[in-house]
Amino acid sequence: MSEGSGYTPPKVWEPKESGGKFASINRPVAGPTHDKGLSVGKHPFQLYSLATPNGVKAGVMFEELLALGHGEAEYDAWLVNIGEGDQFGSGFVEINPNSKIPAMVDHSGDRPIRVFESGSILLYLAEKFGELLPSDIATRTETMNWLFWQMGSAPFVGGGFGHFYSYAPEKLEYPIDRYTMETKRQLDVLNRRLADNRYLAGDEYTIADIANWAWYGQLVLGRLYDAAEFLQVHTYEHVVRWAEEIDARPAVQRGRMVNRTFGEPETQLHERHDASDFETKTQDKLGH
Ligand SMILES: N[C@@H](CCC(=O)N[C@@H](CS)C(=O)NCC(=O)O)C(=O)O
Repeated sequence: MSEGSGYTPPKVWEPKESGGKFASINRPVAGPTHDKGLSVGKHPFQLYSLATPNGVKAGVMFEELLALGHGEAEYDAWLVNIGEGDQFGSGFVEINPNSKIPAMVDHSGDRPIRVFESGSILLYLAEKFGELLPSDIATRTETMNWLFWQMGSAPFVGGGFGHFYSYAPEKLEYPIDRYTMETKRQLDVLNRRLADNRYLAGDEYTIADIANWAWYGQLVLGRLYDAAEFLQVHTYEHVVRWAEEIDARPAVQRGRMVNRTFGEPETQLHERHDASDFETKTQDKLGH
């Protein structure tokens, strides 16, 4: 164990500069910091996102629906740069009072409907188009079980493990141990489930797989926090098999490029307004 920090919490907590990767955007209050409306494109769905694990769920879902032949699922994807505080613009806060990506607006009906929380977006689109959410009650419930499991569990990976292992200004043994233990336990939960099941809800690919692939799939594929060796991700062999299968889906390959501002230039499609953008508007094509 490392030495204690010697910190004794005061009677009343006061905000202070904490350092770390996201220190400049963290605040103890909600609400907008500036006036800025949202752009609205020509398609029925307007997505406001960034290709983080929570953000890619939405891009993948739209691309899966389009691949299934639902032309009405056409969407514009606008970039929300969370490092620069775009999530605190007044227009974004109107569609997500929690100031987190992804969020979207469905303009296809009589009045716009806002949808925030990545799990809510997956469920909304699955129900709207009758896809990737089985109708049989047992399989539907199993889909919901794993969808809600992901929404409740992954914050321990992102806000816990990822934060202390990768983003925190100093490496502290206690929180890294605590969240590594929990992250490995969660990977084992999935590994056991996927030992006997092709997908999380059984034989069918569902929104539960999209949600979980975005976090745990990308973690075992070595894409998150540079932590593959530290976590020994290859030992979760069934999670790796499942992650590779999902990763190979053309809709997933496209979806993870949407609103992506990092990685190889040919994988970055900052904004998506047309299916042809994947061929013509990636950063390599735009000469960046
Ligand atoms: N539970 C939310 C979490 C969304 C979330 O944490 N988004 C992060 C990026 S992955 C974000 O927007 N962070 C900006 C901030 O914290 O200010 C969801 O699943 O949609």
